[in-house]
Amino acid sequence: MTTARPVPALPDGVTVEELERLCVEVAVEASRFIRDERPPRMGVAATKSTETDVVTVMDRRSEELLHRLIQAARPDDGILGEEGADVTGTSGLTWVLDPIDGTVNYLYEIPAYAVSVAVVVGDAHSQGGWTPVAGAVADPCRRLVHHAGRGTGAWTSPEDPTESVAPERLSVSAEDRLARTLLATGFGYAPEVRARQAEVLRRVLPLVRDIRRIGSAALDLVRVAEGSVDAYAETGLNAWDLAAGWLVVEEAGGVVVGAGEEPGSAPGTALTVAAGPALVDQVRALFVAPVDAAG
Ligand code: LIP
Repeated sequence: MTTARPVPALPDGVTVEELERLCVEVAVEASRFIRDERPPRMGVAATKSTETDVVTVMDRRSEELLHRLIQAARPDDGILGEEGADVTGTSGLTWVLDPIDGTVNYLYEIPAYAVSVAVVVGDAHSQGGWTPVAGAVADPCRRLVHHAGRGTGAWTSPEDPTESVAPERLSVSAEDRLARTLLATGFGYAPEVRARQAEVLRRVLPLVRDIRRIGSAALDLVRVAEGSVDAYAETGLNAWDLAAGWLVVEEAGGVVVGAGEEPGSAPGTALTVAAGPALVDQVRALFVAPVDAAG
């Protein structure tokens, strides 16, 4: 059984609409930057948790750009970024940034990566201690930005606001049967984590319509919100991978949960599942069951 998440109080003097507009503005600017300013023959700048967990110079420059734009617009807010930005704010709001989500796709020039920007209330460093109130996922390859505010719905807009294309309201698929479910998922960078994920996948594959591995959690969550997949589930995500997409799914009528059985369990590293209300608990059950139970 799933429940709607309460709308957290915002600090005085700011509205969800203002925060959503700023999320869109800065995400689009960084999206254009990583598309149009990509250096020729760009390689790997460094590796992180494993030799395949790569960072490029553009991940860092995109985060620096986002940091600069947000501090100029909202100097009292906190910032938490994948590439190391960690500013403690005084306003009660924190910006959670993934400057390039889908970095491996970006490195290989596979057109499935995004800039993910969210504003959260609560402690962004603690699992289950924060909730998104505004967010944007900008897709440089499709020149689109998917965005939402708590209580204002989820939308897809053209990157260029002067384009005469009206924003499109998003809604999740109504699929309620696992056997007909098109499920997006993803895998970590560490071989032992991938081995465990492969065991879960061996169990899941015969029980769903098919699997899609797109390579960007932010874009996977947007696909749930727009109904171009029926569900998404992945273990090992960080706050920056899921913060904006989480809100886009919920504002599109979907539900996002974690591994916990309690209603409204928060998504996070243990597990993130997103789908329509009739499907989310069925998919969560698939991913929380012990591997050997059904292996
Ligand atoms: C990626 C996630 C993706 C996951 C990858 C990686 P990154 O984030 O968006 O869902 O499967 O392993 O974590 O590292 O490109 O920001």
